[in-house]
Amino acid sequence: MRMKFDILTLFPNMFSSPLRESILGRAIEKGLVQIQTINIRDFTLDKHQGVDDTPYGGGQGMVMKVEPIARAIEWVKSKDPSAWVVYLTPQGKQFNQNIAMTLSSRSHLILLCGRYEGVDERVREQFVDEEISIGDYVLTGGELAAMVIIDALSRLLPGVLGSDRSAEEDSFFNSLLEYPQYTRPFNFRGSCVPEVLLSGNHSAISFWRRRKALERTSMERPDLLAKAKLSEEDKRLLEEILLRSRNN
Ligand code: 6GU
Repeated sequence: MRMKFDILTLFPNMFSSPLRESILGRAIEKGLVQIQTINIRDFTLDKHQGVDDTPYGGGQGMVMKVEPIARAIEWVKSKDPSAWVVYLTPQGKQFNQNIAMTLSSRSHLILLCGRYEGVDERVREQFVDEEISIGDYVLTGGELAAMVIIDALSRLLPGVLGSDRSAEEDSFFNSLLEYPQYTRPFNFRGSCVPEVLLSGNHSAISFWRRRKALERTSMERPDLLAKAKLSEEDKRLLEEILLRSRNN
């Protein structure tokens, strides 16, 4: 199950290094993920290779022109009509783990990176299948958002993470934050690793980790608890955690 990404951008160099390190780099080497950057400027026909222009009706900034984007998308689709076009824009629906899972079942994405004041509306009307934002803050363009999406989707593909590590074990899959982790040394400047982790008592360790995950989630992301799958034991632990935090 190979996944292919075609990135339409005015700044292809932004993608050269970040996607080629570590886990993603290995996924590309193994042929599990294929990433191609396409410079929208290469699809201009005019001598000055204009990719943007002033907005009709006046106003701030520049708007990305429809023709070069149309030709770039049509070029990719002429080879694979099933390619799904995602436009990265702050106006899109907010990216999350569920969207990541849905998108990762597609075999070919075209990621269109907006710059300036965005793309001509006719790009959206005629070429875009889905619009995604990565959060409520403003970036200078969709490039970093495209990288976030490629990273989040790639690690869901079979064979990308080590065989001992399934993406389904991840915290967001079951809607709780992760428990704290420790490695050597045992004592760092007087701060010691919790004794239970050295006990060899696996059920005590599991219990401690579950309690810490619940504690962290209720402190930092109480909104997540509403959709988490909680056992009766979890609910009892949470009550204890809430009582303790009220008394502090
Ligand atoms: Cl996809 N683009 C831009 N320019 N800013 C963003 C974003 C995308 N997602 C969050 N902020």
